[in-house]
Amino acid sequence: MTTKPNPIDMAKYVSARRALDYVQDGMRIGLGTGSTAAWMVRCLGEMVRQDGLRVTGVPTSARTAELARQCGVPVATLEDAKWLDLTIDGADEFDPDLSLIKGGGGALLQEKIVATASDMMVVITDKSKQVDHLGAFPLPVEVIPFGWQTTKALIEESLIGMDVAGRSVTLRLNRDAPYRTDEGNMILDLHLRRIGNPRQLALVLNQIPGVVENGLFLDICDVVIMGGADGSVEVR
Ligand code: ABF
Repeated sequence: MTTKPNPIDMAKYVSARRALDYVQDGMRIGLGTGSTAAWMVRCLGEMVRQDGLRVTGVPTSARTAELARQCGVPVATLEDAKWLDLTIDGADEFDPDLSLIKGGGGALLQEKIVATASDMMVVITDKSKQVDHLGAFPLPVEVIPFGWQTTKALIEESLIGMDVAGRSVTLRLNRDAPYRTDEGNMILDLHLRRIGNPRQLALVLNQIPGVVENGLFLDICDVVIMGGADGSVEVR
């Protein structure tokens, strides 16, 4: 039985449950990463165990893969699944165009690959993630370890011409050592405060040698579900 959420997690729980209304028997589903997505995986596991729902989950991180296994959700690789019917994932920010900043959990690369390989992407959040303009949340950029300081300097240089309100770039650390993604890459966090032109910024960043991917999800998200601590749900 899915343990009922405490009030803090209620918003995450109700948005996760509402997202599962999009799930149909036989679907191949991208399983997101983060605390809200974790509620979705737990509830999906309950549907598999108790209702006999038949789905195949493609996790977006090692930790989601482990949680899916614990919850009894059958998992497969994206190679095996080939294409997905639906991806359900969290986000750090979303704007009126449903453009997202993701990657606060360090899984942006697999998340973007999986979400892009899906017929539909449903994002599960709460009102605290809603913004008029992206950028208050530091934009994660995944870089390979080789020459990362040079890559960081090139990113800082590229920001000079950009429509952004801040230009500080920091290396994400994990207990004083550089944070490493599932692929062994590093994350640079761009403290931009406000991103005036996300599309231009995404193109410029991904041209820089050493940059693997950035946390701007543009034209990928189809639906945003906002859960409330009072149990309310709003769908955008
Ligand atoms: C993940 O969900 C990340 O991209 C994003 O940072 C995170 C949001 O986590 P939470 O649901 O815990 O707020 O997909």
